Amino acid sequence: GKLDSKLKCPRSLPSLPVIGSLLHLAGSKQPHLLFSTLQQKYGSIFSLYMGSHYMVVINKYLHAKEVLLKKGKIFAGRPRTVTTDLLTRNGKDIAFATYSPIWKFQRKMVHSALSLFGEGSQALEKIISREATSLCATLSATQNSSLDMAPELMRAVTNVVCSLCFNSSYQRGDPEFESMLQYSQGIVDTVAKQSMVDIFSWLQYFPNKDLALLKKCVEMRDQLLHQKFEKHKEAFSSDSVNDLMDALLRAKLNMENNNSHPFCEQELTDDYLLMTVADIFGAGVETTTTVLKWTVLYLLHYPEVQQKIQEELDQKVGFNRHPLLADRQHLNYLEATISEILRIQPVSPLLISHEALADTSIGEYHIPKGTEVVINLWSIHHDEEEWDEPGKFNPDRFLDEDGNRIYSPSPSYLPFGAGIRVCLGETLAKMELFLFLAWILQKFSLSVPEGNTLPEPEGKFGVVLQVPKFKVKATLREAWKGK
Ligand code: HEM
Ligand code: PLO
Repeated sequence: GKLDSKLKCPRSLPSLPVIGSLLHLAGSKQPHLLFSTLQQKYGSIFSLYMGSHYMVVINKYLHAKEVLLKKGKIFAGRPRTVTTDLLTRNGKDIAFATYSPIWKFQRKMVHSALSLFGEGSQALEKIISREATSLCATLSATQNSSLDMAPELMRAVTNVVCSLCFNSSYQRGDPEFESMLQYSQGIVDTVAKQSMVDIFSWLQYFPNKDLALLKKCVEMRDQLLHQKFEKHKEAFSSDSVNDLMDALLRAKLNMENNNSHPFCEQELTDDYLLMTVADIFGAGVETTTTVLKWTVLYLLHYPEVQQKIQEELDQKVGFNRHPLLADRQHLNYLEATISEILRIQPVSPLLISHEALADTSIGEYHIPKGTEVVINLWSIHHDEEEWDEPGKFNPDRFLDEDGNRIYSPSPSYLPFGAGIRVCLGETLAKMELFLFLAWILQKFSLSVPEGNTLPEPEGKFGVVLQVPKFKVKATLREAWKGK
């Protein structure tokens, strides 16, 4: 438009034909850290070419809020990539699907199913507490030995989403669960990493180890999902809707019975239902497990934080009952610790890329339609103008002088994103994080096993920011001995 002519373009990294700015991006530095460093030279908003694909990187919360909230609808697109297309049958899921009427409907279905089965009711608290009981039993049984907690945390979290999605759960050592651990890791390792196949899509036609692994893992996942799907279809009755899968089947049937075509000729096929559950399942498992692993790692690095959480638990919950969701409002220090973990190690350091659906602007900069917009949440959460010593782990920054919780000391805090693409699982995730951690720390003290060295808390970039492996010794606390 006319106005646009006054706008400038974001400063661009030097770029060559075909490869674009890749030479400036090559090296061992992880993308979120590299983009954060590049700000010093190119400013907080800059552009680059991934091959021939134009991309803008945002490192400040004011620009991020303009993209996510003020112009949320214009930036609600998602770029297509080879790896996410493979994962989602060409964008038939929610997270990697671009803006469309079907996407809107999928979000709405999931949103109402989540409030139906969980968030509003006590059912979810019961499910989480059941899994917390089982997790604590495992910790008891392996007490004082050197334990990799990752698969245990993962099983607890998996069973919560499994109950929500399929009304089922896994025992320890279940082969189906073991295979799920395996394929999910394979997917996290290979999908949506701005990898070379995603930049040069023609590379998919050449032998490629990562792509082969992704294909194999997606096949394993699809087989498992398909089985669950067929069982639900067989047993389906619209009078008894017990889980997300049932809710999706009912929504589809209703639509067919009403003979309505709300999506302009686009049909809500089984693929859409399957990919929707796959998304919720994948997001539900990988994100929450990652945050729990980060929390345990930080508690080992900062035993004084662990001790403070336990003192609060002892005072507010005591030893004669289990922690409840209702305790959330009294356990300020635990809540502040969770908030600080989500700040210092954001699960999704670059969110999921957005795409401009029309010519538009960010601040004083012109953004043409089709631009990929990367929001560097890492920079936003480590912005020195917004946070006091951002590199320091300090739960106290989320508390006032009287120890009361403040939502955020800075507006530069967006762990779940914002706007129409905001995370669908925020409430669920926060319930799980709170309850699992409260249950574990009420009963156990966590420490580094003798002879082990603890890795530094440095994440590995991927579709989630991955936690280094480490071992834990869980010791039953004094008050619980003999109980
Ligand atoms: C999207 C964070 C847990 C489901 C997102 C986004 C972030 C995020 C940053 C991207 C927003 C954007 O692209 O602008 C987190 C964190 C979690 C968490 C920090 C845990 C602490 C969950 C859970 C579920 C879930 C448990 C499942 C119930 C989703 C879905 C999307 C999403 C479906 C895609 C939304 C869309 O593109 O429209 N999440 N998430 N998340 N999250 Fe979460
Ligand atoms: C995790 C591995 C699963 O096997 C598939 C999957 C589905 C949805 C993805 C999730 C993975 C990673 C975390 C994502 C989620 C959708 C929203 C969430 C990207 C790849 C976040 C944090 O944005």
